[in-house]
Amino acid sequence: MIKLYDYPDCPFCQKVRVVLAEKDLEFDIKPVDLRTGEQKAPEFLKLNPYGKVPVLIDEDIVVYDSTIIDEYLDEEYPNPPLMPEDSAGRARVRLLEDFCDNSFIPPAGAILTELHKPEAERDNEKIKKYQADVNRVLARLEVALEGKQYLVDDFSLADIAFVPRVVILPQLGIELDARLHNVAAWIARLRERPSVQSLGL
Ligand SMILES: N[C@@H](CCC(=O)N[C@@H](CS)C(=O)NCC(=O)O)C(=O)O
Repeated sequence: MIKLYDYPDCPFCQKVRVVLAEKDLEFDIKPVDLRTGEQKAPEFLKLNPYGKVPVLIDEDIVVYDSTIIDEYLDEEYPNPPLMPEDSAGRARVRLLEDFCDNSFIPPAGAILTELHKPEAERDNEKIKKYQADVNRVLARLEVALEGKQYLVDDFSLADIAFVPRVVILPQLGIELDARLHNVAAWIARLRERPSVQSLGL
C-alpha cells in the first residue's frame, strides 16, 4: 500500500492527493505535524533530507518533492495519463509547474500567513502586493488558456500544480477580474473533477 507523509493544508501534499485520486490509487496517510517540527525529526529526515512534506513511499521506493512524486506516479501508474505523449508537451507541463512553484504558490502562501494573523497584526500593504502578484499570474494563465480547456492538451500535472491555490482565490481575498473568462471557465472545469473535490477545499 502506498504511504503519503502529509500535512492537510500543504498545497504540495494536495497536488499529490489529486494525482492519487485521479489514478484511483489507495493510500495510507501518515500525518506529519509541521507545527511541532515533526518534519525535522531524525526519523523523518531519513526519508527526506530537506525535512519537508510530502514524501511518498511505494513498496521500497521513497520519493519526495511533489513534482517528482507526481511524475513518478504518472509513470508507475499510467492510467489515466497526466502527461502529454510528446516531449515538447511534457516540457510545457514542467515549465508551468515550475512557474507555479516560483510565482504562484509563494505569494498565495504569504497572503494566507498574513490573514491567519490577528487583524491588528496584519500588514495590509504586504497583502495587497501579494494579491497583485497572484493577479499577474492569473493574467498570464488567461493567455495560456486561450482556445483551450486545460493548460497543456488534456488535463495534466500542469493544471494539478495550480489546483490547491486556484480553487481558494476567495479565501485569498481575490475576486477574479471579469475579463479573465478563460481562467474562470478553467477553474469551474477543475472544480467539477472528483479528484479536486476530494480535497474538500
Ligand atoms: N518543493 C517541495 C516543497 C515542499 C514544502 O515546502 N513543504 C512544506 C509544507 S507546505 C514543508 O514541509 N515545510 C516544513 C519546513 O520547511 O520545515 C515540494 O514540492 O514538495
